[in-house]
Amino acid sequence: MDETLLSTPAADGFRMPAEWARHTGCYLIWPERPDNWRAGAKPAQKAWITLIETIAEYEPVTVLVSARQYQNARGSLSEAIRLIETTTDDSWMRDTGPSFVINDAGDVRGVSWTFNAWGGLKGGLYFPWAADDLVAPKVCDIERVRVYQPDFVLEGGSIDVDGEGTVITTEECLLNPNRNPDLTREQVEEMLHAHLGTTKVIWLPQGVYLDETDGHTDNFARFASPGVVMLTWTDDIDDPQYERSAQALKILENETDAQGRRLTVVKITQPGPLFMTDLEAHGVDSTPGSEPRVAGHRLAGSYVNSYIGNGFVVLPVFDDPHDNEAIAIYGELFPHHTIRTVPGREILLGGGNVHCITQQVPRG
Ligand code: KQY
Repeated sequence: MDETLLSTPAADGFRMPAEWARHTGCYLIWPERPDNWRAGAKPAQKAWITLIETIAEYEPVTVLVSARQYQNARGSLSEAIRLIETTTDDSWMRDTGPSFVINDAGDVRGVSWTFNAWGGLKGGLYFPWAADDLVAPKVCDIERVRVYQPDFVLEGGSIDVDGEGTVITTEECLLNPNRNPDLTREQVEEMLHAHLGTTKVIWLPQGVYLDETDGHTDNFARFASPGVVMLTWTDDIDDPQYERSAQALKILENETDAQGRRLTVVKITQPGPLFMTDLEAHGVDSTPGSEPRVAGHRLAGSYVNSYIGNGFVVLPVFDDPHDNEAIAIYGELFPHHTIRTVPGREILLGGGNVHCITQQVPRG
């Protein structure tokens, strides 16, 4: 495809559409690294298959897969799923893939942010990450779209847009010294606006307790429609999550979006709290440089970490007493979508969930 664009999406008339805008497809990456996915990634692969086949009922799905796993993935997935052999470090398509932007003429382009494995050598989750840093430009090449490559560290899960000028993010992540230490809050805002076509940033202090991404907003607070935000919640004031969610609620309820609308906040009570079991922790290989997995470690479970596709929404469930309430809330928030669920625990054990492992390609 053409050389990297030296301007910015906003300067060229592009903006990131909301996730509920029409898609031409969805990308995922096949999981395999045994120092993040237990039991040689077999349980994770099963969870991926369920999610991939669910999404494929509604929109075309492409799965990036290593040469080593190609035949296994091909044999496990239905024919409709497109597989493309690609080298990656892990399987977090939301964070390593491009953020797609569109213009009024119907063109699509990609933003390939700089990726440093959620913090580089200062708290990042694995080393090296060079293959992951190349996922976004490769996907833009596959999609035959032009690409912006800002010198700015950002993961797609750390932002959420309403497609009408507003972006939500957290200070815990985007102002973390392990992302862009030389930039001020104002300069970070400028980078977001220039590359997302937004005009207003809503800053939340923190995300979900012990979220190893440093508080990605896609696990915590996301738009369900313009003016409506889903927020991970707990009523338990003794839970460390309470203060985080209460602070965010206060900010969101007193904010307006880029269009001047007051926000409606919909609380979605978190599952659990959920903890890693002995069996789960011991199934993960230990490798220097990657995050150790410890039995008893609290997991950053959330129902907000869902994927909004063409006519459907798929959210993770955990065989938890709060599952049904979350499903019912999604039904109210998305009355014109079919609400689908997938088992979320195996994805959560690796540090994220449905939204973190998917990336939509918007229709121009
Ligand atoms: O977006 C995410 N939640 C990614 C989490 C990465 C975890 C790596 N072990």
